[in-house]
This record gives sequence, structure tokens and C-alpha cells, in this order.
Amino acid sequence: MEVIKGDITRVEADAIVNAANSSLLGGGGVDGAIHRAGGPQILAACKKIGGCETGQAVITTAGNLPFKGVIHTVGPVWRGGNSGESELLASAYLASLRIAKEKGFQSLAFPNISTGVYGFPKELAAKIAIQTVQDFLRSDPGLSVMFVCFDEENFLIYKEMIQR
Ligand code: AR6
Repeated sequence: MEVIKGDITRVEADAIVNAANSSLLGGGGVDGAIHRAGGPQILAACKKIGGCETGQAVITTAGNLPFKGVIHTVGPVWRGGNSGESELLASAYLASLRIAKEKGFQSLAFPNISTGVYGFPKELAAKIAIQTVQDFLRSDPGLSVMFVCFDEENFLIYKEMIQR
């Protein structure tokens, strides 16, 4: 596991994960950045799939981006913590990891799912993300995972938690 600060569209990896919404029709934040950089092929592929439930994931072409695919997952909206948010966030990470494994990818980059407009508390989200990836890699050590933090706050949280 590795932590870097920056724009996920510019990393080196077999695939990147998008923090999408269940319509898969695009949006702001990292979703907007990926669709802008990848071009209309990604949206066309998303439309064909038709949607994705919270906690699940799907894969499309990466369009103009130099990846073997973009894995779109839908994290939960934070509603105070008693609506299964933690389990759904773990499930979003796990569903993405499973697709990467199925496809035989060797490296995968995650954004900090749900910690933008979906309002998930950043510390708790980082704890769940790291734990879920760590558990997965214990049985599947063949995948290299990168956490790509866009904002300074997430970057500091991840750096600190990974060191520990
Ligand atoms: N690269 C990496 N991370 C980024 C980038 C980027 N280029 N841009 C933003 N982030 P958000 P969510 C970080 O809001 O909370 C969309 O409209 C950002 O700092 O993108 O899961 C979708 O369509 C934050 O830490 O996703 C959904 O409707 C993290 O990405 C909704 O937002 C996630 O923030 C999903 O909300």
C-alpha cells in the first residue's frame, strides 16, 4: 500500500477507481475529473451499464486515459453513521478490489471515496479503506494499491495511518 498526493487521472497504475454515483452519469469531484480527462467513451460505457448500487462496482474503458480500465464504485452518503455507511464504504472498496483481481490487474489507485460531497468523516473513511485493503491483500498479495489523496487533510491522515 502506498499513499500519494495528487490527481488520480495522472497516476501510473493498471486501473483507477472512480467515486461515482448510482446513476453512473457523471458529476463533480473526482468523477468529473475522470470523465473530463477520459473523454466521452467512458460516459457511453457507463450509460450502457445503466447504473450501480451503493457499495457495488463496475468497470469500463478508460477512454483517452492510459489505464486498462476505470472501476466505478458508489460510496455511501454520510447520514450520521447509523445507516450502514461504514459497511457500504468497505463494500465499495472490496467490490473494486475484486474486479481488479478478476481482471488480473497488478496495480490499482483509489481516491478517498465518499469523503467529498458525500460527507463521510475523513478519519473513519481512511480507517475503513486501509483496513479493507489490508485484509484483501493478506489473501491476495499480488496487487499493489495506491491511495491517491487530493486534499492535504486526507493526505496527512493516510500518511499517519499507514505508518502505524
Ligand atoms: N483526483 C483524486 N481525488 C480527487 C480528485 C482528483 N482529480 N478530485 C477530487 N478528489 P468526491 P464522493 C477527491 O466529492 O464524496 C460526484 O459528483 C476529493 O478531495 O469526488 O464519493 C459523484 O458523481 C475527495 O477526497 O466524491 C457523486 O455524485 C474525494 O476525491 C459524488 O460526487 C471524493 O470526493 C460522490 O461523492
